[in-house]
Amino acid sequence: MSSSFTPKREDKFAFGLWTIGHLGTDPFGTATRPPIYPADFVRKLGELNVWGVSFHDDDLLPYKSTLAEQDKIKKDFRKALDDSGVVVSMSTTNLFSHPVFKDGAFTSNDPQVRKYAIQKVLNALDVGAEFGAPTAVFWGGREGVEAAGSKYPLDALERYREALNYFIGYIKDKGYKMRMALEPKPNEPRGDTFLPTIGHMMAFIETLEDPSMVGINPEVAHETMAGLSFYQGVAQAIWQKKLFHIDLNDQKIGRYDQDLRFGSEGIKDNFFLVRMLEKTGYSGPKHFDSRPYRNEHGDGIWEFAKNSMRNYLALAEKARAYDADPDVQAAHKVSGHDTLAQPTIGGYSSDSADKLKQEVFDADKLAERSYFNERLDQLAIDHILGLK
Ligand code: GCO
Ligand code: MN
Ligand code: MN
Repeated sequence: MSSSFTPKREDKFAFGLWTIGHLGTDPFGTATRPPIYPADFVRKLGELNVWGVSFHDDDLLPYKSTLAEQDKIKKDFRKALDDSGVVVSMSTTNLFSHPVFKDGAFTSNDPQVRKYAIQKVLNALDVGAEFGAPTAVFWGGREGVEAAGSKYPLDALERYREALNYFIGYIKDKGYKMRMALEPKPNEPRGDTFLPTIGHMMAFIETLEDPSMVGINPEVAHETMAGLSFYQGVAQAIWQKKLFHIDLNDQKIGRYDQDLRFGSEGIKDNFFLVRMLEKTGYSGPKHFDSRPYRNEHGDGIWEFAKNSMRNYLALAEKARAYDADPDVQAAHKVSGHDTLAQPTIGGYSSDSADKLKQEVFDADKLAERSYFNERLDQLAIDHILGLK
C-alpha cells in the first residue's frame, strides 16, 4: 500500500453537522455525548482536511432560537468556514423531528401542516443559498404511513410532486445556483415510506416540472435495508446522470437504520461502489451520513471520521490495483466482460432484422461456454483481503 490514506481537500469528503456531531440518542436512550458548536465542528473538519460540511436548518439554527442567537451562530460559522477553507457542500430541511410532522410534511393529511412544511423549506433554501450550498437535499422521513388506509397513495404522490414543483419555481425565481437531490428510504421512521428506493425516486423525478434540476441522493444503508444492492442502484443513477449527491455509510442487511462507518460492513459492495465512483469521475461530495457508535466519546468520534475517509481511500487504492492486475484483465477476457461494452446489433432497420432472422445460432453450443466468474470474483476477494 503506497499512500497513508490521508485525505486531501480535492477528495471532496464531507460530513453533516448531525453525523459526527450525533449525540448518541436512540429510541431507547438519551444523549451519551455533548453537542458540538457548528463553528467548532467546521474548524475540526478543516484540521482533518475535510472539504465540505452540510446541515439541516435546525442543526445550524436551533428551533425557537432568537434572531440575535441565529445571527451570532451564522457569523461564527461563516468565520470558521473562511478560516478553515471548508465549504458548505449541501443543505437540507428537518421535516421529521418536530411532532407537527408526525403525519408527514408535504403529504400530511392536514393542509396547514403541508403549508408550514413548504414554508420551512423556503426558509432553509434561503439559509443554504446564503452559505453557497450547491445542493438542497430532500429526505422524506415522515412521508409515509403505518395505516395503509390513512392516505390514498396517489393523492400523496400528487402532493409530494406539488411541493417539489413549488421549490423548483422558488429556486429559479430567486436565481439560486442550486440543484435538488431527493433521498429515498424504504422505511423508518414510517412503516412504509413513499418513494422507497432509488428506482422509485428516479421515475418520480421525471414527472416533475423541470427534471433537469432534480437528481438523487442515495444512501448505502437505505438500499441495503430494502435488501437491494446499492452498487447496482447507484450505477443506474450514474447512467441516467442523476447522481447529484451520495450518502456514504454502512449497514447490515435486514436491520433498522444503523448509520455505521463507511466500509465497516459491506466491504465487497463498497469496493465495487468506490471503483465505479472513481472510474466514472463522480465529482459531487463524498458525503458521510453516518454516526459514531453510541459508546464513543471525545477523540473516538473524530477517529470515526478519519476512518470513514481512510476506508474510502483504501478501497479506491484496492480498486486501482484490481484494475491494473494482469490476472484480472485476463479473467475479464475469458468472462467476456469487455465485449459487453460493444453494441449487440445497433439500431433497428428492416434489413438488419431480415439478416438477423437468417442467422443460425447453435444455442446448445453457446450454452456450453464457461464465463469463469468464480475466478474473477475470487480475484476481487484476493484484492480486498490483501492477498494480491
Ligand atoms: C436518515 C437520513 C437522513 C438524511 C438527512 C438529510 O436515515 O435519517 O439518511 O440522515 O440523509 O436528513 O436530509
Ligand atoms: Mn439514513
Ligand atoms: Mn441520508
